[in-house]
Amino acid sequence: MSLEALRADITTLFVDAIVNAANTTLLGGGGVDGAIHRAAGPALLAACRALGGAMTGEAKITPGFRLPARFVIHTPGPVWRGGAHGEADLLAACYRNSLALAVKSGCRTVAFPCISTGVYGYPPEAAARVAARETRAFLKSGATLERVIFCCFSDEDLALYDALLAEPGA
Ligand code: AR6
Repeated sequence: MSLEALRADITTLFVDAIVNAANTTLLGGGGVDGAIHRAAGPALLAACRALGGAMTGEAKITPGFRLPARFVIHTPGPVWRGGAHGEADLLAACYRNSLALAVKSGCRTVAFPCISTGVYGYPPEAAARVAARETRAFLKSGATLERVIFCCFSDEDLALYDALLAEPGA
């Protein structure tokens, strides 16, 4: 089992599932969501329409269509409102529920973007800590995943994850 960080455009990864930092409508948007919809093609939006939205922290799955990834797991992250509005718990739920859905769908390799740290304003280091902690806890519980990737879009984010993953407990 490997937990790793790399810098890449998540739409290029050959993994079983990529996670989409969506919004609660699940009908697309900017940032990584827009990139995923563009790369997957219009069939993704049609599949998302059938999902009926999702609550913050929930996760829902579709095929990846034209993407190299077999599936897209859509999860709306929390909007950062100062940190005292349950943001960390909601972000943790995004990671936990996405991983559980990946396992349930037979995935062995999963890649995450830095959920909520773009338009939604979550401070990147605090978000990375939640992501690493929650993912480690999930993997320790005996899940059958082979590889989880934190797919960073910037060198700054990659440095954050590299430092966190080098900490004891990895
Ligand atoms: N591959 C990997 N990471 C990316 C890519 C990419 N192609 N493009 C951007 N990122 P954001 P959020 C990084 O804003 O904060 C959308 O409109 C980006 O640098 O995409 O959760 C949704 O529909 C950042 O580190 O997501 C929602 O309305 C990270 O992805 C809202 O934005 C997340 O940034 C969600 O906001």
